[in-house]
Amino acid sequence: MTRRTPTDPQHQTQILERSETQRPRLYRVLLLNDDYTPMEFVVMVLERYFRKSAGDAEMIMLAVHRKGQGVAGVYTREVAETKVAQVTQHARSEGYPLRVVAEPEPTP
Ligand code: TYC
Repeated sequence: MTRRTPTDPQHQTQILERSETQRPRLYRVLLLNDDYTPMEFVVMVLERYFRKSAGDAEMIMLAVHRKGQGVAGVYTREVAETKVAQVTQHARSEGYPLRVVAEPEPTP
C-alpha cells in the first residue's frame, strides 16, 4: 500500500507499507529424460550438483527414466540458473544430450 504522510501532504512523501516480509520465488530444477545420457552420469550429477545421497540419486534418476522428467532440487532463481548452466556444460563436455531446465514453483 502506498500513501502520502498525513503530516506532509504537499511534499508527496510516500511510504511503502508491506504487511509481511517478502520471500524470494523458488524454482524447480528439472531433469529431462533422453535415450543417450548414461544412467551413471545422471546419478553422478544428482550427487555432485544436487547433493543427493547415492540411494536418492538412483531413485530420482530411475523416476526420470520412466516418467520423462523429475525434480532434482528447488532453489532461488540465481542458484537454479547456475545449476542448469553447470550441469548442461558438464554434460556437453562429455558429449551427452542431457537437458536440465528451471521453472518457477507455483505461487503458494
Ligand atoms: N534414459 C537414459 C538411459 O536409458 C537414462 C537417463 C535418465 C537419461 C535420466 C537422462 O535425465 C535422464 N541411459
